[in-house]
Amino acid sequence: RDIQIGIVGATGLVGQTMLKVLESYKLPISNVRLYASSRSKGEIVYFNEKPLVIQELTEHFVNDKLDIVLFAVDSDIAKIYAPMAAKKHIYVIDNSSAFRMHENIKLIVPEVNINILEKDDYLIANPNCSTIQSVVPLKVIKDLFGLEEVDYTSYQAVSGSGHPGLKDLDRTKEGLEPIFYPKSIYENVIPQIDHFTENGFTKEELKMVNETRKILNQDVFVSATCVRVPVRVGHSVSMKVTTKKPVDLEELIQAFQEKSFIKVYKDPTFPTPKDLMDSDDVHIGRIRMDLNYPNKLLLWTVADNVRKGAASNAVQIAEYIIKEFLSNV
Ligand code: 11C
Repeated sequence: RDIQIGIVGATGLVGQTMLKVLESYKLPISNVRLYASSRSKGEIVYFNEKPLVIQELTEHFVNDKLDIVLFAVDSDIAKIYAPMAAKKHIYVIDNSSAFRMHENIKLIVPEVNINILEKDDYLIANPNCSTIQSVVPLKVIKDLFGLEEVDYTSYQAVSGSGHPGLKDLDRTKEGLEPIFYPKSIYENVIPQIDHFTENGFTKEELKMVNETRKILNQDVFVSATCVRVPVRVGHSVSMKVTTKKPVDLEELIQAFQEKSFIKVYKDPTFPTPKDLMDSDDVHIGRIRMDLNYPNKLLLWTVADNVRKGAASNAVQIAEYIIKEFLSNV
């Protein structure tokens, strides 16, 4: 059966990367359709050396015989157009935060909870980038020792803000004033990602808190401090994890090593954003016990925020849908 995929927001950083990932994953698809705002209408991009013309996103996109559509646009746009497609039984994988915390919408990281996906889940949410790379090791820890509490500190790349974040790094490196961030990001770190909320946490921090709980399906205590750093690609998250049972570090490291999607770095090596090279794995190092408690451990994770944190996670969900729900139709 010929499967047709759409990308909404095809000119954004995540949309462009979705196309690149689709190409490299070699899914059995016959055609890709690209949608963006009227500004990009008519532009040509290549997929498997075939030219694709960018179409303007209008409500008529649901008549284009799409099987799956990946959304890489702001919540405001996703809220309007994603339900239109889902209503027509087109599978929608939405990278915005619009639907993530809706009770009836599943928030999926394939390595953690793809088993909950059902054939009639037509609207599926793709989590926040820093959450994705964190829940992958947390699921392994949870299965072995149980989870009680997680404390995150993130070091997030400017590509998390798409093209505007990358441009702000370039501008401020040249000595110009920032346009996107509240302060210059060049040779600086900014302890604010997204807007502040009334409780003193930023929206990004609350996404990490709430999405972690939802994906792991557990009311674990979570706190987070999210920091923007002058790195182009690759988020890093330092985690302190309190488990229910005492941790056996050797057992944990072995369990990590057995997962095809985790790359373990043993001391004195460790991953940094520059080591990623288009990898969709979660890279983990600095795995160590707390000095005082047998049920607390610390670790350092690095992942490509544009690929695994967004585009590749969405394509992996699409891959599952094709295999499980569309192959024998
Ligand atoms: C960042 N994590 O690095 C954010 C970007 O909810 O998908 C992704 C925002 C989101 O700025």
